[in-house]
Amino acid sequence: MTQYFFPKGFRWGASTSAYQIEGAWNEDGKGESIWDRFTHLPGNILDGSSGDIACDHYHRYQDDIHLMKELHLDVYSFTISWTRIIPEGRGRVNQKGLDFYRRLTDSLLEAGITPFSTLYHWDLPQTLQDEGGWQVRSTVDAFVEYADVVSRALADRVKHWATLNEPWCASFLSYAIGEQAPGMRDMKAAVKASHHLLLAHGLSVPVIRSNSPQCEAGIILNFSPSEPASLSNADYQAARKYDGYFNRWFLDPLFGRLYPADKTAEYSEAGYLPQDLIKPGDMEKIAAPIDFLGVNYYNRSVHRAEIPEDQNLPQTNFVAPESEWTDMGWEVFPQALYRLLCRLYFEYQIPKLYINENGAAYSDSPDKSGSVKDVRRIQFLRDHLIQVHRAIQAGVPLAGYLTWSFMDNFEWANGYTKRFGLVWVDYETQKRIFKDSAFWYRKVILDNGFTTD
Ligand code: PNW
Repeated sequence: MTQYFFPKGFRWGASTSAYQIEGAWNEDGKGESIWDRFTHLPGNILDGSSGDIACDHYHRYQDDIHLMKELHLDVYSFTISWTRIIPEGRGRVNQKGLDFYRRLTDSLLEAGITPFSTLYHWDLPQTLQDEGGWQVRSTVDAFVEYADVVSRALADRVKHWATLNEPWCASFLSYAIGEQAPGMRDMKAAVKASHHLLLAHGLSVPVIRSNSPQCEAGIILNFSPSEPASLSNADYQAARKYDGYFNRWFLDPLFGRLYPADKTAEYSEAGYLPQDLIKPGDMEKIAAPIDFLGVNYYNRSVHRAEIPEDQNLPQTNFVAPESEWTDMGWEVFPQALYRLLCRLYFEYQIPKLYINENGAAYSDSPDKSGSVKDVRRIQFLRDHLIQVHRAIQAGVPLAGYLTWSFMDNFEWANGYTKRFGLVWVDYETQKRIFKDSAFWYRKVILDNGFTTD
């Protein structure tokens, strides 16, 4: 029997995002976001669905908080919909939008659950997209204005602020790979978007701090630990190339370095990095000191040197054949989480880390007795928590673990076909059912750890 107990005060939670759960896409004065537009156009979403209703959380948040309380969640990480607050992206503030997040956070606090808020989880106001979205610098100013309005309105309730969730997704996945809104396929646009996202982060950190002096402020990044398929130098270089694109491109500037030189050389040569993109002073602004880094980890990527000739995006993932996979086609590989956490701490001296997302899509549904026996999710969570525990033992200042997701929800381009939740959702009736993993996780939270045999 092995025991895995966590430090006293370790935070346990679950995460969601606004567009994926709220629904009510055009209610109470909400403006149109790029995800409203993207899902309403045919062909973008696997099952033709949208987040118009999603989990109807906008109307059912009190019931959902009740479920969170039953789960003994200590922390709940949610994201704020920009177009509820500032429907046209800048200017006029919609009081009803702010009121929703006031009610939500009041109810969380009443339930004894600490709210972690993220300002941006990809749902840019469509009006700003019409002006160029994250490709243009004026979007940065609009974001800072939005961050100011929200952090001021919720400062008394929210003490943990993340500016952005996964700027890699909001730039490369959205502007170059085209899988997410606005669905563009243009590396130059993606590089511009990434710089403006980082700048929006850096400029809003001091604004959040001045509105909410006792808070902790940070950012959430997703990582794909990149490993070579063999010990050959060529494969090592391929893995390093991907690491630069996915991980270092964001980490280096956030923690006081320049953009990685190998990538700026590559992007300049390819014409992806406009000469006037990075203005004097930008790098200092991006490196505004932060209190924490949120880490989202799902899988590693494995690389080899030969890249198909028609492919100009650096996506070469070749995964060990003996692997297990989730419904996303993502490899289950917990060990990389340990290595990632150690790397983040030792290479970047990050003062405090949280895991903001980690989880798996499995399609288990209620059986005849009405229970959802998602044994693979329990294994997945347990095996990743063992690696988290190892990292803490090694000295990584990890303050909490939040799983993705509190409940099944709209999985972006996959629509409702992928289920990541601890709570199963019936999208016809909006009925919620605790999966077995929810009961397992509740016990982990209550015991502050678990044992294995
Ligand atoms: C994260 N990738 O997205 C998001 O933060 C969640 O909104 C999402 O539901 C969850 O992971 C599961 O997908 C990602 O392509 C999407 O590497 C794509 C990637 C990574 C994270």
